[in-house]
Amino acid sequence: MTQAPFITTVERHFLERKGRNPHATPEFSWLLSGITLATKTIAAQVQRAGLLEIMGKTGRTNVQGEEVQKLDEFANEMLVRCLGYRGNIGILVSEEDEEPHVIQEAESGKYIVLFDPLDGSSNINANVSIGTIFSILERRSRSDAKDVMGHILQPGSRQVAAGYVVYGSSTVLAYTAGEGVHMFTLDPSIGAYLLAQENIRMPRAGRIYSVNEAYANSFPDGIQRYLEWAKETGQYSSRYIGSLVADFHRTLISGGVFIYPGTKKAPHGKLRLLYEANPLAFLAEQAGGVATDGENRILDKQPKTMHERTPLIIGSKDEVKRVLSF
Ligand code: FDP
Repeated sequence: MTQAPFITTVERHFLERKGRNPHATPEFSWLLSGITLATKTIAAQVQRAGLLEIMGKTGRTNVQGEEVQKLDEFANEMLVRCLGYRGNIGILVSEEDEEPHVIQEAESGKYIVLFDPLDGSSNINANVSIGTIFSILERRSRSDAKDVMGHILQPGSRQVAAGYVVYGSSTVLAYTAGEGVHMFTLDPSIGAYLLAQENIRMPRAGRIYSVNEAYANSFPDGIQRYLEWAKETGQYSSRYIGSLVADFHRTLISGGVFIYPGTKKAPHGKLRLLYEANPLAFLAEQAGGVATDGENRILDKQPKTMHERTPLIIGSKDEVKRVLSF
């Protein structure tokens, strides 16, 4: 008699989708284990950051013009190393690197992994939650293997899987492969992510808005009107951690809306389409939520460049609808 598994890891959970999801193969599970290994190592480093003298800046700025923190660099290196030798990965794209890492052009390298190694890193020194976000695409079939950008620049609707890890009071991993959103908690005593909750649903409504109101004067008129209205009702709370991944995690669980629109300083928004907005939009939709740039569904956007930015309004279905109605 076979017994129900005592513990369910991310890899096992995904493999159990065999027959329902064409990617639920041991090879894909091997890819996922590259992500779980890297993020467990990052989690350990984040927890000991103060002891290891890896807080603070490296003195470099990245392709986004942002100051690179030592932990940013560590997280990036860890993901590139852990994923670089997984046989089925062809291309890696990181927020930290201007150019993609082409691991192999052969068809066997059929997956492309795009990631923000340490999101919210300006919060590191203040001991506030930060995270890793990842998106997985499949190399386009019948396309020229050497056309690297052609494989990378695909709309988010073509993602095979996506997820994030929040390094907070506990380390939590959430992923979707197009059949709901599933959440795991890292058990540090055994070094494994264990299934915490399957098929998470984002509340349909939620009276929390999450936005950097310091820029409110340069937000589009509609967003300014929404914020004025929300305040007048006296029924809203404002929560803004300043780490997208942590703000999204709260929105997924408690509902509400996260808004980062275009501003005077960043007319196209600040967040990156391929490895921030797309993966979170995939998760949001799979949990019953919505993600838009104010005009278009995030997952329909055809990217033009690898580090492209986008405005983002993401969260509970009814609340996003309300924001768009102003
Ligand atoms: P950070 O610069 O600290 O890495 O995408 C980057 C990001 O953080 C998001 O995590 C966060 O939501 C946003 O920028 C915060 O930007 P503002 O400081 O402009 O609000």
